Order: sequence, then C-alpha cells, then structure tokens
Amino acid sequence: PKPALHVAVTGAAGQICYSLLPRIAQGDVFGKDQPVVLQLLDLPQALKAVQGVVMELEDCAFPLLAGIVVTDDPKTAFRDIDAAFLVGSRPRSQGMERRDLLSANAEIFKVQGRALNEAAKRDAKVLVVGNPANTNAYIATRSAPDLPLGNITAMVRLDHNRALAQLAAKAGVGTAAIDKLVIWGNHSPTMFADYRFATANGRKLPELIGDETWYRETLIPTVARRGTAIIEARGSSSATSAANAAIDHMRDWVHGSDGRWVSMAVPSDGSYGVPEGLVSGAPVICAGGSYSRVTGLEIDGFARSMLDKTVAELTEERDAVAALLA
Ligand code: NAX
Repeated sequence: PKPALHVAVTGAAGQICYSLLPRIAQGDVFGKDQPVVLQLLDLPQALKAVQGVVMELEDCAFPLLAGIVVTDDPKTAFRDIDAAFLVGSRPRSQGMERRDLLSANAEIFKVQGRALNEAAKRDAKVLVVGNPANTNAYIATRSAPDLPLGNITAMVRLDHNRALAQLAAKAGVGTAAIDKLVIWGNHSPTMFADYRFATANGRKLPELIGDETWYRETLIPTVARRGTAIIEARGSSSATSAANAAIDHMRDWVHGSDGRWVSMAVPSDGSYGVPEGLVSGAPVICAGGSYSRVTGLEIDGFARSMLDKTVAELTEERDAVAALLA
C-alpha cells in the first residue's frame, strides 16, 4: 500500500467537519487507494466532542483511515502534513462588530499560519473554509512566509457549485455539462458569479439561457443570499454542501480538473485589477498537483463594476487587520 498522507482538519467538532471527515477518510479527496492519517485540531473545550467524532470514525472501519491524532495545539496538528482544511474559526457572537470578528479571526489565523510555517511539509496544500475565509487565508499567507505563497487558498467553490446548480436548472442541462463559470472575489454576498464565458455542452450558456435580466436580477442575488436562505430553512448554516465544496476544491487541486475551469480563491498576482496578495476568487485550471490562472479574459463594464465592489471589500478587510500583522 502507499504511505499514508497526513491531513490536518481544524474545527473538527463542528458541523462542517461532521460531513467532511468521513468523506476524506473514505478516499473522496486523495483517492480510493490512498491511506490517510487525520490530524484533528479544535479548542480545548471542544476536545471531548472531537473524541465522540473519532469514535464514530473508528466505527465506520474505513479501510483507508490509517490513524487519527486529536489535539488543541496547532503545531501538533500541522506536523508534517501534506494538506490542511482550516474549517474552525470564531463565529460572530451577539453584538459583535464586524471589525472585532475580523480581528478575532486574524489572531487565530496568524497563530495557525505560524504553526504551518514551522511544522507543515513545504509543499502542503492549505484550504481555508472558516470565515471570513479570504482574509483568514490572506493572514495565513503573511504568517507563513516559508511556504509557497500559492499553496494557501480559500474556498469559493460552494458559491461556484451553488451557481452551477441554478444555471443548470435554468438551462435544462446537467451540472456536469457546464464549464467556464467563474466566481470572482470574496466569499461573501459581494462575490461575483460570472457566466459570460460559460458553456453548456459546448454552447454559449448566456445564449442558451437568453435572459440577461434573470442572470443579473435573480441568479446573482440568489447565489449571494443562498447561505442566509439555508439558515432560515434549516436553522443552522450549510454544512453538507460546504463539506462537499471543500472536497471538490482539494480533490481537483490534487488530482486535476481535466482541463475544466474551477473557482478557487488564490493569492492575487495583480491580474484583473486585483491588488497583489489579496486572496480572491478566480478561474483556475488544476493539473499535476498545482493550479494555473485562466488569463486574458475580457472584463467588460458590468464585470468591472462587480469585480471592483468585491475587491473593495477584500481591501477593506485587509486594511482592518493590517495592524495585527505589523
Ligand atoms: P461550527 O461552529 O459548527 O464549528 C466550528 C468549530 O471550530 C467548533 O468546533 C469550534 O470549537 C472550532 N474552533 C473555533 N476556533 C478554533 C480555533 N482557533 N482552532 C481550532 N478550532 C476552532 O461551524 P461550521 O458550521 O462547521 O462552520 C465552520 C466555518 O466555516 C465557519 O466559520 C463558517 O462561517 C464557515 N463557512 C464557510 C463557507 C465557505 O464557503 N467558505 C461556507 C460554509 C460555512 O459557513
């Protein structure tokens, strides 16, 4: 058998991880012949609950699950890891200002970035899911200078998959038929779901749908407000779909996207008018264990205004946490 990969998962007692961990242990990310060791991190007061999750994972008797580490110490969790899912973060409590939420999380991701810098394998692939995901990932990139900059990414794949499902239903095709959809910017209601380049079975999707008003006035806000709609209906935030998006993001990064475009929030190289270093949603193609940006896309007036809005929010978030990085 292959040597096991070591995979850190933070926020292990939480609801996303309850869906995520069994799928990693089952081979949905790294392959059906690839053993994994799970290195689970949570806060001290959550470790008892993590032990409960571990008992359940043991009771699944997953053939690929080669070991489990449980800890409240980031360096132990990140020791020699090949990949990390950073799901745990500080939720907004009642009366908490947005700025306080940003700084509380910046503190967490500064500590975790440093621990990654010290303990992770140099080619570890890191996905930040915990919100505010893009800015948390930005902090981690700044706190882990010895890791390749591009290896710390954030998740906009849930927004991508949400848009895919809505567009496929409208066009009357399967989700797998659609390619070249892009989520630009922040994982927040400002994100820009861009269907201008999208195709369905090779046909241009905007022509197939033929309803620009629906796209602008229904699709974009539906995707932006989907998280809230799920909270209203379910009484708690999206978990299974968030775990699924994390699986999709990491699996494509590891195994390739077969030439298809996928959306990942990655440190900007300055293209498309996104300031260098901001972790922003962009179209990429994954191959050979890495990703490359889709370059040279035209940004028209509408796209420019949408992109500028979400990038302005990312810039504000970056500025709000700047003092913590000094
Ligand atoms: P839960 O509140 O169920 O679980 C969070 C877990 O993280 C808890 O067990 C908590 O103890 C732990 N935690 C908190 N601080 C930690 C730290 N410093 N180190 C390690 N663990 C820590 O949240 P859940 O529903 O699982 O969501 C997790 C995060 O994902 C939230 O920040 C949420 O906002 C975010 N999401 C991000 C999405 C995305 O598309 N990027 C979509 C889904 C989700 O909303």
